[in-house]
Amino acid sequence: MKNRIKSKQYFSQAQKVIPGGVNSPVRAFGAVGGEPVFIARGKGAYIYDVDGNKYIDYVLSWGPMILGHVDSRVIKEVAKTLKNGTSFGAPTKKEIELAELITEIYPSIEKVRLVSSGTEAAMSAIRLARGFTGKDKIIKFEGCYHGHFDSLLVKAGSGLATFGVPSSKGVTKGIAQDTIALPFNDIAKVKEVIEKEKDNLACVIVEPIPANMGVILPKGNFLTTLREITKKYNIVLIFDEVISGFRVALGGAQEIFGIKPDLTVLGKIIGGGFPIGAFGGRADIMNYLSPEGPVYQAGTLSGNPVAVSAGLATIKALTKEGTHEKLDNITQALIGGLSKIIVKTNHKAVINRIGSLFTIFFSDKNIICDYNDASSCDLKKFAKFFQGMLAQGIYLAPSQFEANFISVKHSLQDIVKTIRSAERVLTK
Ligand code: HOZ
Repeated sequence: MKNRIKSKQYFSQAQKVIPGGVNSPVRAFGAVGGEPVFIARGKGAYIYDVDGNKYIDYVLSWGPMILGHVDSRVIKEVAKTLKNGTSFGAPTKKEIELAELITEIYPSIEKVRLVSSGTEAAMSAIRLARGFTGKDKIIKFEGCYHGHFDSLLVKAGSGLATFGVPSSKGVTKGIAQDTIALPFNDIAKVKEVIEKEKDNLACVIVEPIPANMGVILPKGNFLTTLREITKKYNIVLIFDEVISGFRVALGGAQEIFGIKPDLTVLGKIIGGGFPIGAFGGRADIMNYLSPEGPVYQAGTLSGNPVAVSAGLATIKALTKEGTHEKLDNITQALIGGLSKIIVKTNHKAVINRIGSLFTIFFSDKNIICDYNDASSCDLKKFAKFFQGMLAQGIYLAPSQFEANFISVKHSLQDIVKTIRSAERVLTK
């Protein structure tokens, strides 16, 4: 590895004109120290920084680049689209194609609307649930992150957990008091609160596989009971599958656990590396949206043709037989190797993984299953591990309160290099 002098220079230059030097907080490396790496380009499983260093990329733009960087199928489709114009603010045929593909793959989604980001999709889904039910309160889970919409910035994960301020300033008391945050995986608590608040609750929003407090796995009956109880009281159940959608399986967490939420929030992979989001679900709820219904939602770049083309190309590539199995196998090889190295080097850690999503928690605990567990981990050790790995050319998520991702381009050689690097770092 060469030094990262240019990254350092760019970071101080950026701090003069961009708050914190970054356009999204986690990128600032606040939790792991040092300066962020400025990226010049990517190819396949690798990214290259402005100083000419090469890294195996386990962030993959936080999920969208499941085919790796500069995938030829995506680039070809995007190039074709670019020639015909980049935005019209009017309908295009490809939007129907993407909507049809999503509704085919997600049986719970009868109708879907495209927006420009996951935040926008979650925000709109909440408004829709409130409009549909005529109720105000929502339940979310501690450490789950659904973008930076006011109602959802209460006890949130991702950058908020990373910087230790899970509830953002600037959210009014009125908004915050309509949000009830409960511990993930604690179904008894959920039942108790729903029984008490059922007449005021518009919706429950959940990442069925939380990936913004690190990856957390739902306990046996947590999601099914959540489905049963919300159905019983006509409370809209919203699955935020921005990260898990098309990743843990083509049909997301809802396919794996066999649950039909009322609404689903999507993003990331469905834009193939371009800004996009989507929310969809039961037709009777979606028909409440303007211009059919009374709930307003709109956007100039919604259904943008470039993003839609990239998303279509990505999803079509993912539908190829065996893609998720391959992702699963390669991730299993990595996690198996890392687990052995952790034991061999006498460290204590838990690795949570599902499909090609994983997080390493340095902890004495045997299981990490909610935000409290995640917060109690050895974050200093995580930071040292992260920096050690970076110096070896392994680019992991720069916060324990995030997920790591694997693409179809990660090879066995990349996995072996990563495991060897981990052995050197953990031995030291
Ligand atoms: N909140 C995103 C990850 N969960 C990070 C977004 C970014 O920094 O790009």
